[in-house]
Amino acid sequence: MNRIGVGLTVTLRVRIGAHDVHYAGELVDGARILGLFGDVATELLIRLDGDEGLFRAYEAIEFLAPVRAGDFIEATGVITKVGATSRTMAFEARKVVHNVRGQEGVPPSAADALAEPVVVCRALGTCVVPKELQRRPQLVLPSLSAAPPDLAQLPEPRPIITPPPRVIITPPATELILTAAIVGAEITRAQTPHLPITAQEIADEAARCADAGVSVIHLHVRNADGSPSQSRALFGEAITRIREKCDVIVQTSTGGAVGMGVDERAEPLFCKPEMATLNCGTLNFGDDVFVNTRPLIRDLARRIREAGSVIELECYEVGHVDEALSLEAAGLIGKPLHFQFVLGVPGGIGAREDVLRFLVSQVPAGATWGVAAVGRHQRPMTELAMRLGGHARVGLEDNIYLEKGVLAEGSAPLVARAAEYGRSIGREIVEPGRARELLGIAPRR
Ligand code: KMH
Ligand code: ZN
Repeated sequence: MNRIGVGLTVTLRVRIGAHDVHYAGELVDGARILGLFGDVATELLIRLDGDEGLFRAYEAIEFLAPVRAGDFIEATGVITKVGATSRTMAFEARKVVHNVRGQEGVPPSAADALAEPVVVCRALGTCVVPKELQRRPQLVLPSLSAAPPDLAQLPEPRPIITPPPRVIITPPATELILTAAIVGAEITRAQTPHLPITAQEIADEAARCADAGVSVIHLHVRNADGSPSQSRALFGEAITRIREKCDVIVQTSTGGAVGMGVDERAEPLFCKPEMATLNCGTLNFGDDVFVNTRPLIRDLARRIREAGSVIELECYEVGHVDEALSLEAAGLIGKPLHFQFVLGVPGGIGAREDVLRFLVSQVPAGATWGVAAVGRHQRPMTELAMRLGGHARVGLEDNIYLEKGVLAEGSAPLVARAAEYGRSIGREIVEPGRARELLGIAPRR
């Protein structure tokens, strides 16, 4: 259940001074960053409860990059759960400016504004405001930063001013749908021995993922030699085996593999899946081109609807979101819309926080959204999505590693880790029955 205050976000930005230095090399200790999180938490509590409250516990603190004197640090906190007296929060600190040091001929006062903020620390925390100190109703949302000046009006040389990121203060949905993409079309057995290929292997992996918390299986199938297939017979067999083992929403791919034609890609729709993907635009896909012309998208949208399947909109670029919205405006796809933001495909949109915040800002009311991110981006971007109120997809299709250099033994361990993270920030992982309600899929009889 959403409580008032969930999603409330506060950001502060400070310069780290020489007096903060604690270690050699002008290094600042981690406690300084936790102090910033403490201040962020305090402002959140004041805005929610009219009281400074108490910081009770930190968990999952990760120090990810060094902080030195002269750096500017932006610390953000978002309330993820509101109990009777407890307030759970997720924090992130980013370096936005750093001092340029040690370079010959560069003055000691030189500093660079970073084009890409560097995340230096993440943490989760719980604060408490005793009942008798809560002064509600008090919720005063932080105002967005002032609009940037009209650059054209400023004299030369004009400063480079990037608009502040849009602060998302919409309360995130607390219910969380986890999807596992367990097969894909590109990963090979040579890359990981844990890739399921036969219908039985696929069903076993789907069941393990269901036990770990997924309610949706994003499904591709393979020929016996491991090559990708869209054969309706192979899909039918895999779906039957999955159904024998567990109750999950099976979402079949209509993307298939790069180079497949529309008829081949549409084959799984003959199985009348509960859900099917619709890829919303063409993009460079690694060294290949994943072709989704507008006529092809419309053709597949029609076929998916005729199969009675609910559409998931796969967006790998900003323009794909506009394409999806235009399909809806033209009455070619039904509501509610479900966006899957696929981030970090080489040739597609980058796996970055500013990118995701922008994409989320384009999602119309009533729609759901989730994140699938490729390779090493899978964990941080799906965790960010969960913090921002979105859903998450993990699995071998997108990423085969649990940690750097450590293969995941199937998709289930990736699901288990995502589920644990989701729960730790107060998200409730839904069962397939509830996921059907949220996605507008008819209940299974
Ligand atoms: N294999 C990719 C080229 C989907 O399943 O709809 C496309 C893909 C998307 O996997
Ligand atoms: Zn896929």
